[in-house]
Order: sequence, then structure tokens, then C-alpha cells
Amino acid sequence: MVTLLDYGAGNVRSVVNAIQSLGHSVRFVQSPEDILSAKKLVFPGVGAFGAMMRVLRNKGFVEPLLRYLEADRPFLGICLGLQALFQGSEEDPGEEGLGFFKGMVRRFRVNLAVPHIGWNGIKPRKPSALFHGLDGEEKFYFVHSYHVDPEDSEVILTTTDYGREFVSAVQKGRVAAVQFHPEKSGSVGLRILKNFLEALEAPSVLPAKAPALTQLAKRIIACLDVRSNDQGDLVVTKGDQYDVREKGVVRNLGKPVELARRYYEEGADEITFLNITGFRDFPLKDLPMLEVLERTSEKVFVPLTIGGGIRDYVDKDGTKYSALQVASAYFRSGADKVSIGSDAVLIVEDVRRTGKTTGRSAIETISRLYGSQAVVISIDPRRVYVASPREVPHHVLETQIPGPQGERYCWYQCTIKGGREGRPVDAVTLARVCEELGAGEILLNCIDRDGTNLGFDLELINAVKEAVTLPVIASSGAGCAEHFLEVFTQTRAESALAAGIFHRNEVPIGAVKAFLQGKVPIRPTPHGTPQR
Ligand code: 1PR
Repeated sequence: MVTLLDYGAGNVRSVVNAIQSLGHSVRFVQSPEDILSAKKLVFPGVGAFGAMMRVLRNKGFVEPLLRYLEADRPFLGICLGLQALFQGSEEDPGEEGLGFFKGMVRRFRVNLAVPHIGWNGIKPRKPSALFHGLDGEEKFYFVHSYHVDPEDSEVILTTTDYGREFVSAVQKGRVAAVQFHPEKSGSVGLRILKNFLEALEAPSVLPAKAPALTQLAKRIIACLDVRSNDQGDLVVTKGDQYDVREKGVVRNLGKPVELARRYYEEGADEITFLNITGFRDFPLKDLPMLEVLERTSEKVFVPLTIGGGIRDYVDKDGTKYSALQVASAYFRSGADKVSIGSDAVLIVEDVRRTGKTTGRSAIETISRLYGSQAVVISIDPRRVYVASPREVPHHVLETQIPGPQGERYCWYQCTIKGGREGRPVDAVTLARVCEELGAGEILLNCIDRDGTNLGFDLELINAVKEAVTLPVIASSGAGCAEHFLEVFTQTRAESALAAGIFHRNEVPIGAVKAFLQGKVPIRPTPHGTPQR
């Protein structure tokens, strides 16, 4: 029996699922006594440092937690659950931490995108029972803007490099804590959890190898466009330039949960579900989609994104639902991020028309509560050729691929409702304004390339990447492994997403990774899930 400290600030479903997948049952801390009676305590922190500490204090958890830690009983802190162990954080300077370890939590000051999101390695500083079964070349999933800075270097278990070397795990006796998310780090993350749950008393070991410098991996993302077919079954479909029907019938490429599991096993670094008819259906009434997430998160231990229909909504009876409520339902069902498409375009149009933000948009409300890393903006642009940059009031670029009349310039018009309606805003401006509003990542599609296998639109990706510091997911057009190398070497995109080639088994994820190995940093393909 594992005791889980969920202080109610976010989704701990994946941690519970990961522990249960290893054959252990979970009990939640309801009262201070539950902490003291725990045999093994896992503390997966989510949200902001100050808010977390206030809840711990209000619930009377601080004193029993310190007693538990000081008695050297088995403890695993995850992410904010690591940061809580220190004296305080630059995130909320007035708020005291638990102070079990001396030192502060500091904001990343690096010339790189913050938050640090993605798969990165670890450099062990000392042996630990947590390292059993690791060879040292593994990568783990991180998402954080702050890192711990211990005064006592003896407690440092691992460090990681991201523009500077930072402490990514600590351990003192049976109290351990990691900055990365084992529950989102595939089979190697499960291995760490298993070691904590079953082998903490085993002798300490060091992994066989230790990287001299760790590198953030370029991520390969599998995308599942999901909708109901004409029989009412939820299927994975795939369009050509967003047309998903063939001879009038919705293409059916498989079942969402099964395909997601397959891509996880094959080494996808993330899975994205797009409910492509979400703009006209209401997701909270669309229970099958929530169920897809719940079932996927039981077996898939990499980050999950869900998009489609994330917006304010008034139903037939006049009941209002906010985008935040819709997103919350998805997070509770196992999503790590939500992706906003149509609504982002309308929000940006509003900001540009009025010259101000309201603080109430879907982007602002969701990122305020769940953090910017939880908000992805899905852009669905289409090329519009012009003879001269002065022809339109948009971000125009000179293109190497001239238009039908030999035009040498183009802009990328944003669309809504799955490409059905073009709007007067360009993709570069959209990305820029969404960054200001608090979005954390851009999923950059391109209708012209979607389903064509012609490769990513590098000009579009470079234009957007130049305008924002946010991580960008390049999407649309992947036709072979070389296209991934192209996008990672000719643009600064942090990740690349594909759908058709994976669904049709033309180029499996493993083949893409094998091709990229040694050319760009990637997460190695997993060697299987640890057995119970
Ligand atoms: O507008 O917030 O309700 O969100 C709807 C979401 O559904 C958006 O993210 C939008 O991109 C997506 N969507 C809507 N209609 C379609 C369609 O295809 N008819 N799918 C659609 C877009 C885009 C990709 C695709 C890549 C890779 N799919 O993510 O998976 O282009 O494809 P490829 O590798 O086969 O070329 P809202």
C-alpha cells in the first residue's frame, strides 16, 4: 500500500495509474494522521510553490510531514514535491518551504526557453537503490521553470544540463525526490518508481554509464485525429489537407486507445489527441472522448495532449460552461496539456481589435490555474500568395516555393473550425499574441502540407520560431524519416508531430528514431515496460 499526498491542486491520476500498473494499491492522505501511518509516501507536487505550501499548512500537514521525513521513512517527492523540501522558492518569496533540506528553489536563468520541457538525461553524483536497472543513458520527462539549489552538496543525487547544470534529484537516506516526472517517463520512469516501491532497501548502485553532458531530446509526437464516423463510433481518422472523407465516408484508421498504446510502446515521446469536430460538439457532453483519455492514461506513461472544443460554451438549456471547466475535465481524465485551436484565433482577433486583454480568455484562465506548460495553441494556417509584401497588413515572407502566378511572397492565414473558415490574422501574429497571453507551446500545422508526405513547411516554422520563445511542435507533411532530420536541422523546432505515416505503418516511430540516432539528440526507444 502506497500513500499519496494529493493536496488537491491538480491531476495526480497518472501517478496513481503508474503505481497501480506496478501492482501496488494507493491510498490518499485525508488527514495528518494518514501521513504518520504511511509505509511509503509519494508526494507529486503540481501548481505553484506558494499555493502548495499554503494548502499544506492549512490542512495541518507540515508538522507530520517533517516528523515523517526526520524519521527517515520512505519518501518520494516529484517535481514540486521535491521543491517543497527546501526552505523557500523564488516563485513565492514570502512563503516558507518545509526546510527539510537547506537551500532555495531558484528560477532558471538561461538563454533557452523556460519552462524546461521535455526529455533530458541525468548525471548521477552518488550510488542509489533507485538506479537499479538503469544504464545511465535514459532520458526522463521534465517540465519546470524552477530548480532546487541545495546548500549541502552531499544530498545531490543527480544533476542535469539545461543551459547550466542544475540539481535534478536529491536523496538522504530513504528520503528521495526528483525534479522529473517518473510517471510520464515511460518504462524508465516506471523503473524508478518500482525501485522506490520495492527495492529501497537494496544495495546502492551506480548506472554503468554517466553522460558528460545531458541534452534535451527533440521530441517525436504521434497525433491521433479523432471523430465519430457515420455509424457513431469514435475512430482515428486522417485527412488530406483536412479532408478526412474518402468517397464520402470518414476514413477509419483504428481505435484511439489501441493506437495510442501502440505508439507508446513504439517510443512516441508524446501522444496528441485532436477531437476534430470539437468545434461543433460540446466536449463535456462528449463522454467517449473523456473515456479515451482515462483509458489511455492507464497504460500510456508519456505526456498526453487533448485538443478540440476547448472554449466557453452555452448549451441548449442556456447553461454556461467555461473553457476552464472543459479543460479541467480533460486534466482530471488524464490529460497533461490542452490544445486550443479555433478559440485562440478568435481571442487574438479580439485582443487586436480592442487593444487589450480581458484576463478571462481560455488561454489566460487555463494557464493561470494549470501553468503555461499546460496550454498548447494549435494553429491551422493556409498559405496565401501575394505579389508584394505591401499588399496585405499581415506578416509576409519571401518564399522559395513561388505561387501559381509566380508570386514570391506569401502569408499564412489562420483558419478556424477545422480549416473551414479563414480569418484575418496570420500565424506569426497569432503565435506572438498567444505567447503574451500565457500559452506555453505552439502546435504548428499547415493545411497545404497536411497528409501530403511532402515534408514540413520549413519556411512557416522558421517564421514562427523567430517570433516567439515558446517551444514549437512542427506538424503536417512528414513523409519519411529524413523529413524529421530536415526539420530539426533547418529549423529550431523542439518537436515534430506526424499522423499519416504512423497510422499507415509506412514509417514506424522506431524507424524515425533509429534514423535520427547520433544526428540529433533523441530519447532512445524504450526496451519494454518493467514487469510487476
Ligand atoms: O478548433 O479548438 O476545436 O480544435 C480542433 C483541432 O482539430 C485543431 O487542433 C485542428 O488542428 C484539428 N482539426 C480540425 N479539423 C481537422 C481535419 O483534419 N479535418 N486536424 C483537424 C488537423 C492536424 C494535424 C495532423 C498533422 C499531421 N490535424 O495535427 O495530425 O497535419 O498530419 P500528417 O503527418 O499526416 O501530415 P478546435
